[in-house]
Amino acid sequence: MPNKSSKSLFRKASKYIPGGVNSPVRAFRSVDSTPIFIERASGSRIYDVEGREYIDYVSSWGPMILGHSHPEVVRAIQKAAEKGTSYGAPTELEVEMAKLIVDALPSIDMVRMVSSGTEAAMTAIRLARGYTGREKIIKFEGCYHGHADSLLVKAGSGVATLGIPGSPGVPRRLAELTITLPYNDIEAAISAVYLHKDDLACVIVEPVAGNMGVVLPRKGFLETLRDITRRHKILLIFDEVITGFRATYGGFQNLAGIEPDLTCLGKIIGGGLPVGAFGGRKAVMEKLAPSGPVYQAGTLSGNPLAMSAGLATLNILRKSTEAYLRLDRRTALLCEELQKLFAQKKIPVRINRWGSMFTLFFTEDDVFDFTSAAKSDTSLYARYFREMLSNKIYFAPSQFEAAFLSFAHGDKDIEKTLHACEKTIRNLAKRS
Ligand code: HOZ
Repeated sequence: MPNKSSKSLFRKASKYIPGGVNSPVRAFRSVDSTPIFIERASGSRIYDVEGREYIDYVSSWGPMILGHSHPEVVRAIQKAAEKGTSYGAPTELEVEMAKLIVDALPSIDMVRMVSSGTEAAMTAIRLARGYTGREKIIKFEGCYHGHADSLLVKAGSGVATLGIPGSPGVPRRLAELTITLPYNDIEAAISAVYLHKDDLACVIVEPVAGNMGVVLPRKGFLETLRDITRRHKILLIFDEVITGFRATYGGFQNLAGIEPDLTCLGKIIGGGLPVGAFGGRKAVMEKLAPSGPVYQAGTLSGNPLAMSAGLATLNILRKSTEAYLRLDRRTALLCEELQKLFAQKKIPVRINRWGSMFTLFFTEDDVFDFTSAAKSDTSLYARYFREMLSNKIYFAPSQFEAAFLSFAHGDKDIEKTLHACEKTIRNLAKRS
């Protein structure tokens, strides 16, 4: 008998940590359950403290594209740790990392490393405000750019999962500077930019939304954003924290041929360690302290362990053109087969996919913005999630998140997932 259980750990955690977790979606509340506590992970698999093995589609919410505990990444972290874990002074590793990012993303001339995606987006906004001398920003409903005050307005991810419209603690006067528009609504974007053009510092967008579930940009949406922002000297910020290095070596922008003024990165570039980054054109980036007046700093920015894990990851990805293609095909196959299984039982689902990330929405309608995503049957998702988990498949405990495959997910994982889904659907059908 294992001497630890997720339930007992969660009870203990709830005594010392608000809600028992360090990030809200992990609490499993929207799927009427309590979290499984993880002991370790390897490849495509994750193991709970009671010794159960799951096929992992959360992938730490995106970073683990090589799979868990990739030997080269682990070795790089170990080697770095032996030399010290933090210096608070520059290292060659940071320069290497900056060069890799600049070489991979054509819109980036210079990059600053930070410790999280939240920090990256928060500072990119400050930089846009400092550069333009304007204060308003546009974001899109259901897009999540971390939890900085200006960005926690009609955000996706945890706030969408918990049905929270905004957050107490965000000053109303600050929130008023954030204009939110429906994702994919070109007309709304044109009108809002025109109306606020003299006060707008930037438009920030997830080029493929991953935090209201996966929602793809419609043809012309991002291109129009690029045109109108350029015309009015407003900065366009792509939040590629999730999409960066997810479907190709580079970002969504490499595939689409659209160059934003600033790009936020995170997740994959840290190889599973806490990392964020933002970068862009030299003229904008040079406004950052110490070369310019816009302030940003961080004790653990460019941390040697995080840089080593990130460099090991990017150096593998750089040579992975074939592996990216295989990953895309494998994810496409999984999505097609899942769709067929649901169709056989006449359960309406929509699967949105971009590369190796996808979301299965329980709705019969096209999902193209937050309103259409929110029409999904979240209680059916909760039942689906619990059944899949009991069949050892670990999907995100929320309808409004993405599933991620890694290079480590093989044919066996796909087969097992489909088999578990068949069983799950039988049970869902029985009980409905
Ligand atoms: N907001 C993250 C997903 N989009 C959740 C992060 C976490 O709980 O680890």
